[in-house]
Amino acid sequence: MNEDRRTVLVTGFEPFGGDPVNPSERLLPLLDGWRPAPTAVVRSWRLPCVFGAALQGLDEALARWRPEVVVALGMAASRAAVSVERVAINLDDARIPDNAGAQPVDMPVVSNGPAAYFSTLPIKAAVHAVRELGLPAELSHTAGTFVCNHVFYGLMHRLAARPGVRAGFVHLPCLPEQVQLLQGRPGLAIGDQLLAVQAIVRAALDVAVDLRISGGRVD
Ligand code: PCA
Repeated sequence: MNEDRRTVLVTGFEPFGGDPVNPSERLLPLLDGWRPAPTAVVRSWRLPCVFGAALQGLDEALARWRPEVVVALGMAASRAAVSVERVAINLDDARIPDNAGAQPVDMPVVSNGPAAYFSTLPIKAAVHAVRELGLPAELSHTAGTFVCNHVFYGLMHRLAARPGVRAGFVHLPCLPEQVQLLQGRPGLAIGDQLLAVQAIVRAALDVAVDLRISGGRVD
């Protein structure tokens, strides 16, 4: 087995919705080539914020890198914390057009696919690891119904046939400079976002059995 065999694929999205910046894209060059462990390496991949094309991009990355772990990243402007997503649903219902102008409503991501898939990352250990750094993190039970959920669902659907691969999705808050989107929230600096994602990648590689602490909420 070659030394780089444990490849971690991290994906991020191009900017969307008229905003010039997407922190998930900014992190990609910072993560590419990083070794979270002596026998593991991160490869990063940029996805278009376009229904369908994003999954074609994902297919290309999966075929090229044959990863053991996949952490897909996106930005959620309304979130003040790094949000580790628990569930992807089989639904495209776009509030705004994607970057190719498409705005699907009430469409499945995969016709006749199951209603949902759960993340196979150690999601609670991941949240815990980010909080241990003193950074804001939360477990989230919705990845929305736009291109992020589309990629998350498509990813889990593809990997359902490959049980050895751990995968999931993380929504990042805005950067402090994205003032127009923050509406009073503080934002999270790129260096802190990088530390958070690195902690999540390490947890994905190291934690065999997730923490058994409640992630339940009533809101
Ligand atoms: N966030 C969007 C799509 C791309 C991104 O970074 C979403 O939450 O669906």
